[in-house]
Formats: sequence, C-alpha cells, structure tokens
Amino acid sequence: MTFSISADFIGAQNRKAEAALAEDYAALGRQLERRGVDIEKMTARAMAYAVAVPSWGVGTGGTRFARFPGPGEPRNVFDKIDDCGVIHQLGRVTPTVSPHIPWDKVDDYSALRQKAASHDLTFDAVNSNSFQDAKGQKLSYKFGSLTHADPGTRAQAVEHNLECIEIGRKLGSSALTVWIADGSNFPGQSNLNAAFDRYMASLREIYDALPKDWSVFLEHKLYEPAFYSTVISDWGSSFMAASELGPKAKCLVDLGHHAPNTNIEQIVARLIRAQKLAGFHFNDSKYGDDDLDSGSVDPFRLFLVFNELVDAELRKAPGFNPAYMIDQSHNVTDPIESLIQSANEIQRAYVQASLIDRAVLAAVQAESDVLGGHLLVKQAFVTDVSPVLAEARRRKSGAIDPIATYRASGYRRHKAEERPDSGTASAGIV
Ligand code: PSV
Ligand code: MN
Ligand code: MN
Repeated sequence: MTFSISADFIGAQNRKAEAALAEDYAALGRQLERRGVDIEKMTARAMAYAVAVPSWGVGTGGTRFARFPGPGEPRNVFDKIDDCGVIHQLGRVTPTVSPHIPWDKVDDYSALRQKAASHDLTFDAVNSNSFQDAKGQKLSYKFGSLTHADPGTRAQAVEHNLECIEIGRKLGSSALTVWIADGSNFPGQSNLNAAFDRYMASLREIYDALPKDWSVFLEHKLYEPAFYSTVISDWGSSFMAASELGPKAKCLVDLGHHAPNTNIEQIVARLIRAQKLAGFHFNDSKYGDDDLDSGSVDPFRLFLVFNELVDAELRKAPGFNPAYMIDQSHNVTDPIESLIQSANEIQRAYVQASLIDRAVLAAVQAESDVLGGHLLVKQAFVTDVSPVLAEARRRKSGAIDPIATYRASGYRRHKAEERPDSGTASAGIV
C-alpha cells in the first residue's frame, strides 16, 4: 500500500480554517456587491476553470549547470500520476495531465489511463520530443529534427510524432503539441527559408495523419538552444505555418518564449481574432525562458493575458477554445507545492479578469476615457479574490489551504521512504 492523503484528513484540516474563510468570503461578497458583482458567479467560474499540469513538472528540474533532486521524486510516469493526483486532490483545478513522449513511454497505456482515472485525471495534449536523442535512436537530432537537411532524419522525427499521436489516442488525448529546437547557431549554417520549407513538408505529413477530431499545436520559441536563428521563432512563423496547414493547426503560446517586454497579451488577442489560438504553456520569467512558477514574478502580465481570454470567452469569440497547460521547471522547490501554487495563480488571474464589467469598459473606451479604462482593469487586478479560490476548493472537496494541508500530510516524507531509488527519472530537465 502506498501512502495517499485521505478525504478525512483534508476535512479535518479544513475544519480549522472554515470559520475564517466564511468571514473573508462574506466580506469580499459585500465589497463585490457594492461594485455590482455577484460573488457566487465568481465562485462558479472558479469552480469551472481547469488547467493541465505537465507530467514532467512533478520531477525536480534543473539547469545546464546542475540538477538537485529532491527526496521522493517520481521514478516513472505512474509515480508522476500519483503526484499529479495529489495536486488535483488538494487544489481542484488541475484535472488533466499533459504527457511528454518519450519521457512517459510505457508498455501498457490502458494501465496508465486507468491509473490516471483512479485519481480522477485524464490526459491533455501530448508533447513530442525531437529536441533530444532518445536511447537507442538511429539518427541524431544534433543538427535538427523535422527540419534537418537529411531526409532520413526528418522522416524519423515525423515518425516519432506519428507515434505520439498513436499514444495520445490510447490515452484519450486529442491534441499534439510540437516544439522543435531546430535552428542554427552560426550565420551561414542554415538557409532560413529552406529550413522553414522543410518544416512545412514534415508538418504536412503529421497534419495529414491527425485523427478527425485532433488538433496540432505549434509552439514557437525565440531562441535556445539555437542562438542565431530558430525555425519557429515567433508567432508570425507559427501563424504562417498554422495558416498554411489548415484549421486543425493552431498556435500555442508559451509565456516564456518571447523577447523581454513583448506584449504577449496583444499576440493573444491577434491569435483569437484569427481563430488560431491553440492554448498556453503557462510559466513566468524575468530574463528569458526561465520556466519560473506562474504568477511568481509578473502576475500583472498573467492577468492581462486573462483579460483578453475572458473578453473573448464572454463575447463568444468564434473558434475560441484554448487548451490551458502549465510548463515550468521546479529546480529549488517541491514541485508539488509549486504546481499547486501556480495553478492557483492562474485561476486567480482568470477570476480577477472576470470581475471587469465588459460593458462599462467598452463604454469608457468609446469615450477615450484613458484613465477610466485603466482604473477598471487595475481595480480588478488589485482585488484579492483568495476567498473565492479557497471557497471553490472547499466546495469541490479540496483543501482550503492546499499547501499547508500538503505539508501537514507528510506526503513527501512518505514518498521518500516508498521511492528509495528516486532521482533517476528523466523528468523535465529542459
Ligand atoms: C521548450 O522550452 C519547452 O517549453 C517546450 O514546451 C517543451 O515541450 C518543454 O519546454 C519541456 O521541455
Ligand atoms: Mn513550452
Ligand atoms: Mn520553454
């Protein structure tokens, strides 16, 4: 028997926090009422919101300098699912897991699906990986994968993506996320347009193999590991590719994959307008693709992204159905705590953006009331909706204070005993 956190334990922890929550919830309810906002509607929205956790996020990440594994790390994808189960059990906002192949390859996918179901989890978009050489792989991706100059290497990378679709079908997923590291490190190393043409030819093969109800998410990234040019470097390249491929291809926005100071929320708005927004890899950053915890450095930017998303949702923008996923590297924290906290911050941004009266905002904008518009947005951002998030968790049998409950449960200590050979999984060190 492996250790798990019982519903009784969560109930007992919640009882200690219930009275304070009721007080805070009532006070916030009165404040919102004065602003014409019904707190119950906000709580219902919080309860309906969901974001996927990355299977690779529950292992300790690292940098190219070092990795410092924590105790009781998941040893394989089954352990990872157990950890994802705890994140959802306590936080109640992460009912899906985004797998990464080959890191999560197993012999029996129906067993993996059952394992996930035992935690009330299902699978979200499958991430392919042609940015590393897998064990026993015939041809290397050192000089590229889907855009490699050698047709054999390209064919191998295409084949890998087709295998990811097959695995995804078995797991009940309906999307493939493709991020490639292909690019160049030296001017003259690669023909910029020829590389893009090869990308299109490879993606065409993958696109044509997609099952009827599937989508392919194209993930752009400005730089790294290619430091001179990257084939799918920006939303322009991604949009060009997705447009040429067809309606099943859309553009995935990883918040860390842009130049500093880029107006990401405007990119999001444009992609919504073009019906090409696939979804997100949420994380935070200060300098580059830092993969820091969502909302930890710049929660205002996260909120402004959600301002566009909620605007699109409420006006029922055509084709708007983004896949929300987290993509972070937890190098110095307990990954379970980081993911609980990050999902909470993402959900917070969603609820904060939901506070804005869209009709009033449109009216002040129409009058060019500059500060009026800004104040409406800012007022929503500075509203502490923590009681709404806690109440949403309580009503869904989660923990009022999920990180405190996790710590009190001793889950990590138990896993350290149960997983003596941990620290070995190849989980998210990119
Ligand atoms: C690349 O930086 C990336 O963000 C891609 O989404 C990968 O799938 C992910 O990291 C995990 O390595
Ligand atoms: Mn990503
Ligand atoms: Mn990244």
